[in-house]
Parts: sequence; C-alpha cells; structure tokens
Amino acid sequence: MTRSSWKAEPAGPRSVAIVGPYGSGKSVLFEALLGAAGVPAKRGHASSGRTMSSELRLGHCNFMDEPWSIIDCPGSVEFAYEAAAALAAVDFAIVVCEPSPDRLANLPILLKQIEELSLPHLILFNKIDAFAGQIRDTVTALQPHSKLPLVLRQMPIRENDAVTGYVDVASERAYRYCAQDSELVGLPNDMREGEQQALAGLTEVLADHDDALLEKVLEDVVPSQDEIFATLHKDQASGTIVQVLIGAGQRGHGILRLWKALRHDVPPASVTARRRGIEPSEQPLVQIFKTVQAGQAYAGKLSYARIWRGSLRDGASLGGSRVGGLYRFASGEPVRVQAAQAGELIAIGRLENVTTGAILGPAGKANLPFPEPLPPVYAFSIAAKDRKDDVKLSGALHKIVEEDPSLVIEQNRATGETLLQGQGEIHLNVTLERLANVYNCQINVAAPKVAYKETIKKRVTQHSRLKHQTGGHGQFADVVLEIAPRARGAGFAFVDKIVGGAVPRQYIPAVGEAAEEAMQKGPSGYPMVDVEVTLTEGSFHAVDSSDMAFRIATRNGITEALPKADPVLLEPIEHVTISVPNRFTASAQRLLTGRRGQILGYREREGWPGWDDVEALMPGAELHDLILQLRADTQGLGSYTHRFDHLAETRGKLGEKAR
Ligand SMILES: Nc1nc2c(ncn2[C@@H]2O[C@H](COP(=O)(O)OP(=O)(O)OP(=O)(O)O)[C@@H](O)[C@H]2O)c(=O)[nH]1
Ligand SMILES: [Mg+2]
Repeated sequence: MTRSSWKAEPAGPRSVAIVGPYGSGKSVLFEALLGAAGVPAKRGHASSGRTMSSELRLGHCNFMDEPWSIIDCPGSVEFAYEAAAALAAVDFAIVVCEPSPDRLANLPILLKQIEELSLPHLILFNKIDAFAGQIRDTVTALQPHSKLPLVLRQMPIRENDAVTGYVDVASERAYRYCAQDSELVGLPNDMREGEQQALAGLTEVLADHDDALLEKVLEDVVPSQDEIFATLHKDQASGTIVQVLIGAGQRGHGILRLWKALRHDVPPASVTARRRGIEPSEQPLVQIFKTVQAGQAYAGKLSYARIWRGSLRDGASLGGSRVGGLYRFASGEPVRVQAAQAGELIAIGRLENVTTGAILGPAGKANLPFPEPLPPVYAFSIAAKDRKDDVKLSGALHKIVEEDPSLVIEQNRATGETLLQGQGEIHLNVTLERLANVYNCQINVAAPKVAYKETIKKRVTQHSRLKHQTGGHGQFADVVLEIAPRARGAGFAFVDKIVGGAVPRQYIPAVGEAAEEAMQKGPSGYPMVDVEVTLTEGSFHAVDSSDMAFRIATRNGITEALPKADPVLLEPIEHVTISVPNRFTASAQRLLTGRRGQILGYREREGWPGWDDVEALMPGAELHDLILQLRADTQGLGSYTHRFDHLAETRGKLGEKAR
C-alpha cells in the first residue's frame, strides 16, 4: 500500500488505543488529546481515590473536522485483558511509556500483542519533562523487544536541566513548547551533531524499505526532505516502522504534534478492514470488545462495538438483536446518536444475549482475532454476608463475569467454597468494590481453603454392633468390617464377602452406602480417599434389623476404626509453570524452592524469545499468594499456570501453618 492509495479518499472515522505500562500517563494524555480537540474530558474515578485505571475508557471527538474514537486502556498487568480487547478493535495504537529504560515494564508483552495483530503503532516517550537521561539509550534498550525498527523522530531540547522543546529529526527544525502548541526556534548548536546522527539513522531505516532511497544512501546522495517525509508516512501508516515521539501530556507538550502524526499516519478504517480480510458489502459487520452491565446514565447493558463495515441505525436489527440505542462519549458522558458508521467505536444499548468478543453480521472469510482471557492467578473465597442474599450474589457474579471475562467464578466441590478468581489482588478488590457499590452485595472474603484429604496406612478389622431396645420393636445390626488402604488415586471401594447369608442380601447395599458416606470426614475433618471397606461377617435379627440399623452400625464402626488405621493427611501438589524473562529465571527457581517446590527444570518459552518456563511441583497451600511475590520479584512481568498433579502425604501439621 502506498500513501497515495488511501490519502486520495477522505479518511472517515478512525480509532486509536492508548496503551502502555501502568502509570505512564495514558489517562492524562487521553484527556489532553480530547481537550486539544475541544472536548474537555473528566475523570470518572471511583471513590477509592485510586488514579490507576481499572477498565478501558472510550472517548469521541472531532479533530480538524475528522471524527475520532479513542480508547484509554489500563496499564496494569492485572487489567491486561481490557487493553488486549481494545487493541483488537482499533486502527492504530499509541504506546505510551516513560523514557527511562527501567520503566519499560510490560512493554515487551504489549509490543508482541500489537505485532501479532499487525497493528500500526507509534511510541510516545511521555513525562519527558521529568527525564534527565539520553533518549537514544532508551530507544536502544527497547529495540530488541520490537520486531519493527524504532525510528527516533524527536529529540528533547534542554535548557537549565528543563526540557523546553524538541528537534524534529526529519525536518531538522527546532521547536519550543508553549502553552497549547510549539513555536519554531533556531536549532541549538550543541544539538546539531546528535540531530545529524539521528537523521542518518532514520534515513537508513527508511532506505531498508525503499529502493529509490536506498540507492541514494548508497551513492551518498542526500535525499530531499519531501522524499523522507513521504517514505516516513508510508512506512508508519502501513506499519513497517515505529516512530518514537516525545511529550509531556500533563503540560500539554507534544499533544498537537501527536495529533498531527495521528492525522497523517493512522490508516483509514477501510484499510484496516481490508487487512482483516473483510469483504465489501452493505451489510453491517460489528465486533463487541467490551460489555458494561450496569450503566448509570442509561438503563441496562451497553456493548462497546467496533463497526468494521456498513452503518448502524438506532432501532435496526443486528445479528438477531435490536439496537436499543447508540452512544458516543463526550466528556465521559454517553450522548445518544441516531447512526454510526464503519470505523467508529460505538456503544450499543440492550443487545441481549450478546457477549464480549461476539461478531455480529456476515463475517465471511474475515480474520477478526479477539484475545482469550488469561487463566486466573489469584483467588478469594467469597460468601454473601447474609445467606438471604445468596441468590442476589449469584446473579451479580453472573453479570460481573459477563463484563469482565478475565474473572472466573468456581464452585469448589472439595472445599464447598465459591471462589472469585482473577488476575491479582487489585483486580479482585476492584471487583469486590463493584459488587458492593453497583450490585449492592455485601460479601465476606477469605483466602481459599486448601483441599486437604485424608487416608489411612494400616489395615484394621472392626466389629460393630448396634443393639437398641425402645419400647416395642428395636434396632439390631452386626457387622465385621475390614478397612484397608488402597493405592494413591485408586479411590474408594466397597467389597462384599458375606457367605451363607450372615447379613441378608437386602441390607448389603445399605452397608456399602454408609461406608462411602463415612468417607466424607476423616479423623481430621477432611474427606478420606483411597480406602477399601470389606464386609466380612455379620449377623442380623429377623424382626429388629433394618437398612437404618445396618447403616448406623457401619458408620459407627468406621468412625471407631479410622483413628487406629494410622491416618495421614494428604495435601494437593500442583504442577506449576512460571513464565519469566530469562534474567529472572534464577529468581523464579528460588521462589519455588522457598515454597517447598521441587524444581522439575526449565526451558525456553515457546514463541517468546528471551523468556523461560520454569516447572515445579509445589504444595497447593503455597499457591494462594504466589503471584504477589512473583510479580514483586520480576517487575510485574512473571506469570504462572498450574494444574493439580497428585496428593502427597504430609506428616507435619498442615503445611500452610508450618510456614
Ligand atoms: N512529570 C509528569 N508526570 C505526569 C505526566 N503525565 C502524567 N503524569 C503523572 O503520572 C501519574 C499517572 O498518570 P495517569 O495518566 O493516571 O497514568 P496511566 O498511564 O493512565 O496509569 P494506569 O491507568 O494505571 O496505567 C499521575 O500522577 C500523573 O500526574 C507528565 O507529562 N509529566
Ligand atoms: Mg489510566
């Protein structure tokens, strides 16, 4: 694609997502971009006083008569799903990060996601006002994490330790930041050499993709500025290079320059649609990238959608549902509109039975990838404070998972708990706040219980007789039970060895059922596993025996026998795989061994150059807060998955307490 191929047509609505590490200034930048377009944005932060974004925010504006949809994404890894969903919906990404090499955090993961979507993007080194280092060092540190060449487009001008402006490398001009914009000034003498080097670097990168330019570079002919600009725009728009800009959102510095880059370099929606294999048609094609259940300013559910093709009207039918309202967002408030068209991100009201990720309309051969939620890494056990609210809570949980697919609700059968599982402590706390504030659910929270089990190590024979005379007819049953350990994982078994009718046939199922029931609680109160109960002998009474009598006799017998059968506690051992950049591999190993983990080994993480997977067997009791320590040890980058592996005997009193 060449620049002229799309510049000839009017651009139409376009969309960008602002992504980047947490705290890099994305929300402030979002507000500054909208503000520069005449839409003052106000923050809808929760009463918690947190400034950290916990979900994506959609804004709309017109800049120089062109319509834009902008998404402010949260940066924390705990809310990574929101950013991944936004990236799937837009034409372009602004990657915001602080210019210091040690603040790049999850940037490599984000760049990988963006590259997998072939999404054109630029990098904005923000908070340049607070940066004293060399910008080119940061570009060098970042380059190995980007498959595409990073092209430094602006360099800061410093006066008395403050950044007062920038040099535009391509045009070789210097600008001084002023209130809303920047004004042209003379190129400072001490920057000439650095600027020339940067320009040479830029030209070389561009020449890699452009034969005419390459020829000139090889022949030492200086290409014209027009030529450089044309190639720069073409490469940026088609996503073969990544421009690096600088700015300070809070001061409004670099905002108009960023707008200029967006106007020039964000491809029109039609180009994105073509790249995704969407065939032209009149029929609308829409993808839902977020669901909000309890909108306050509008009744009910809102589905945030990318319109990939066609146009939408309020009230129209869409993939079997009716469009119950179309909303754009100005200054954080939803504004109802009658119609929206391809390229827009729009909120659609009351799309029943439509969930996040859904594609509505004939997609044909289109490739519209949407992120899978990451497996949960942190869990709370939750319960309604008042049992009366159980039904309300389960309804609220259902809705909250629909809003946020990176949450998982699990009924743990082994412990009887309801588990709220998600991406970390803040993620779950934000969810609990929503449950309280939006759904009015008061909840008790605890760390999840560990699913301990019990078994026995010794075979014992137990005689148990029930003889009860109450007034008229009594209760009688008599059994001899052999209780023996089975192999690990073999489960429970009941064996009937009665001969000659010592216990009549009709009572034997009752003995088997009672034996199995007695396994629900061992001497320490946990479920018993891997035990065999054999009925070897017994006797009965023609009148007083009954199913109930045999049940009671069996249960009493087993309760008496288990403590004599050398009972032991079994703890779940999980197979854990920790993924980390390989500079943290040793630290991940230490973390696992420090938590009674047995390291199985490590290998390169598939598809993740520079990352390792460390595998270990580790007690389940150590898992609950593993992610907190792992993130603390790895600058927030490490993650893990786990699956149950086996039960292991533990002699000491409960592993979790021993720690
Ligand atoms: N020095 C300086 N600080 C800034 C600038 N922009 C934002 N900040 C500060 O950086 C902090 C984080 O800003 P936010 O905009 O909330 O950051 P964010 O990237 O949205 O953070 P998350 O949503 O948590 O990922 C705030 O304390 C801002 O005051 C800037 O241009 N210069
Ligand atoms: Mg934010």
